[in-house]
Amino acid sequence: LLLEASFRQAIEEEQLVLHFQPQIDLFTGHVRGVEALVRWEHPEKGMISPGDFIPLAEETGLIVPMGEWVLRQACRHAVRWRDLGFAPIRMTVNISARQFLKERLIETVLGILAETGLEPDDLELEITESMIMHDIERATGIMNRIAETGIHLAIDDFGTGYSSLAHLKRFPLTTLKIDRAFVKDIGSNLEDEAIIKAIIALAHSLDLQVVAEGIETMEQYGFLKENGCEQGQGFLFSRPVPADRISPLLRPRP
Ligand code: G
Ligand code: G
Ligand code: MN
Ligand code: NA
Repeated sequence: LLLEASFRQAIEEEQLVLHFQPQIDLFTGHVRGVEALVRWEHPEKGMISPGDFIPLAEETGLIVPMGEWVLRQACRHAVRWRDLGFAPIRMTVNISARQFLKERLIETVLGILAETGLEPDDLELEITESMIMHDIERATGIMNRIAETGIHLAIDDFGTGYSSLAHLKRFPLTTLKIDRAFVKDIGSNLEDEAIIKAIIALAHSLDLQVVAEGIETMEQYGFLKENGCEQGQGFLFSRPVPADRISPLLRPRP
């Protein structure tokens, strides 16, 4: 209860901060986008990671105002980088289950795009397989409405849930993100390597982009590139960093 009150205060008093992790084109080395990742700068406890407060935020419903704050900040940063003359990159934002199922999600997102001036094409929302599979009909309806606006959809942690291939084909997705649990075992586990190859082939056959998560070593990078994975993120390239450390990585608009 104490934590709930202080988290509510955190949202109001702007103790939350966004860090950004670059998503790299594995063939050109260019930054294709960034994933926004929230942190809580607690006045006494220091930096608290989302793993420690997102579950609470979900339970209490505070995830909804928090998620709205995250979206607005993320879009503002993307517009700032664009206005500074950098080539456009895609801003990727994690959406929680509760946010996804909320009636007003689309109105909220469209409102934030209008308010900040970000193009729908420059925004990607990350959802998980479990959020979809919980109620496929409803989730498909929501995804279709999001996709119709031109906003992109990515499936986060792909491979850990169990969306059937038949469903996957019907979802209006842009991107599959290979979960880092598979990437971690490149070089030591042939089954995980086979799963990665299968996900890449699946993504390509459905005309989806594929982003590998959690790339930490040159060996993992090499394997992914050799197998045609065109994008990746991970500590090898950059940890999630504050906004002012992203702009030096961006290219000028051609
Ligand atoms: O950045 P880090 O590895 O600590 O993130 C831990 C978890 O918190 C990840 O699963 C990530 O998807 C989630 N997360 C980070 N930022 C956000 C956010 O803004 N909204 C939601 N819903 N989840 C987030
Ligand atoms: O669930 P989601 O994929 O949104 O989680 C993103 C989380 O993964 C972030 O908390 C981020 O800090 C973490 N992360 C990003 N790159 C790496 C990496 O190379 N290794 C590890 N261990 N974690 C990573
Ligand atoms: Mn994510
Ligand atoms: Na993930």
